[in-house]
Amino acid sequence: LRSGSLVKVEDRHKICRQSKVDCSNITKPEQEGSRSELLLAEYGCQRATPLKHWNEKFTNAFEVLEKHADLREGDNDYSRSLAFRRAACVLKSLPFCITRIEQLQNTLNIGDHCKRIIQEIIEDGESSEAQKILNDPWFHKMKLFTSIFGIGPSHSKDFIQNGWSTIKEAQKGYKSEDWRVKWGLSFHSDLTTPVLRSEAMYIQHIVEKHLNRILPGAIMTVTGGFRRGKETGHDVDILISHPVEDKINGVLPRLINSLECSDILLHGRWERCTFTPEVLYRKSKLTQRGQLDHFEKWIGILKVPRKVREQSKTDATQDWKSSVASKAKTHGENTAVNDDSDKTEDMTLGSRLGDEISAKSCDNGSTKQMSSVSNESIKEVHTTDSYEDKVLKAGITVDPYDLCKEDHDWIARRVDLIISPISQYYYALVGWTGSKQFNRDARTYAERKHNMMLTSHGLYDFTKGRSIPASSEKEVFDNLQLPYYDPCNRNC
Ligand code: DCT
Ligand code: MG
Repeated sequence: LRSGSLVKVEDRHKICRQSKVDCSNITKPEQEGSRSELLLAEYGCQRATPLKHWNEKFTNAFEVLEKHADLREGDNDYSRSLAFRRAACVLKSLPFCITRIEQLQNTLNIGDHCKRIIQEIIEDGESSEAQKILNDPWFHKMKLFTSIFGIGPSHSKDFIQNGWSTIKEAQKGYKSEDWRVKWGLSFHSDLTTPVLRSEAMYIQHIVEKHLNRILPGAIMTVTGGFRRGKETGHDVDILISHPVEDKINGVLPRLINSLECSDILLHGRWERCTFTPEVLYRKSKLTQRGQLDHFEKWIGILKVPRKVREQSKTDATQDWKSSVASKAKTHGENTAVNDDSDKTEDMTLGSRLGDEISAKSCDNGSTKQMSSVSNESIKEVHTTDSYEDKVLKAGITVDPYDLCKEDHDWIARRVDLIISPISQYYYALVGWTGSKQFNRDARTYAERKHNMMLTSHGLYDFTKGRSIPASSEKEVFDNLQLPYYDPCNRNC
């Protein structure tokens, strides 16, 4: 499908080359007309959408409008918020900055309302509609209350009705039995402080160590925003599997127990796998709030030593700058500091601190104890169900309301551990990498263009009446007849 703009295709390739932007999604029109047009594919999954792009002043306004629409009516206003999201998604994939509204002529997914907003930003530098929202105290209160883990727009509206406008008032006035809300309220400050890449790498390293001890050969990947190149996130999403199909079964309770015994785990909920083969071709109602798929998973909160954060700010920048400088020296180049070296350094730092901290707990005997406890549990899980009950109650004895009053040398971090059998792993990897909008578009694209159903569990071809396996992420894209895009280009 085509959308038009007045910048010549040749010029765009030139812009792309200069700016090193992926221009594989720019092609010549099928029929050459009197003017050369940019062809933008219809769905976000067909276009490269980088994290950093040329049209932030527009997409920032659309993000405010989208958030406002989400909060105003909740799910009822979904189509309005989706319209802003889709328009932003198109602008993010353009390899140049919009300077004239005509450049968006015939562009799909950008309706008249969105065009008026763009026009206003071109002329005045800002959108009056977005500004009005940003000046609205209701919007700020809603954003504040929905930032509490476990609290959605409907509860937030109740809080505002009660006359509350601060977290303190909500902490004082709202008592909930929901574990997420209890922790979300008690540890609001921790849980809304963005998770740094170094912290994600620290968590990855710790989980990996425990996992390897329980099941050597298991594989795990940090997915979500971090995999798409984001430097911060609201949580750490970890996908776990094993190259031999059934070997991953029963691992998660043991992993949770092992983490709990080493005093890393604060609280969480273990969800059993609810997958059945019909899930592949029948639209399932994932009624439980927030449930995205049928994988066995643990949604919880881990402790990360504060020094991982602090050192990543001082240490990492120092180490990283000197490492880049020494690399440049070695190669005899004037190397520019780039994002990749930053990531590598953060990764090293996360792992190093992970090792140091494990070594320390060995010194005071707790790691020894941890290994023996976890080994016992490994035996136990094969013999009795009570082990599962134990896992379900993991951390339940800790009262977050009491715990948050103490001083801590750690920060609470939201972590999702997802278990996938290897036969579904690459679909799960695409789904859990996201972005959310990339997934939406890829699923609609699969349905409308190929009569297929895409989920994190697989791809079902209704025409052939069978599901199509994948043994790599590239194969998932091939099966969908999509050009392959790296995770960093899936930031719709
Ligand atoms: N996801 C999805 N649909 C949703 C929510 C999430 O398909 N409604 C997928 C895409 C990303 C992945 O799950 C992880 O979810 P989040 O952690 O919410 O997203 P994120 O991109 O990792 O965001 P953040 O960086 O803030 O953690
Ligand atoms: Mg995430």
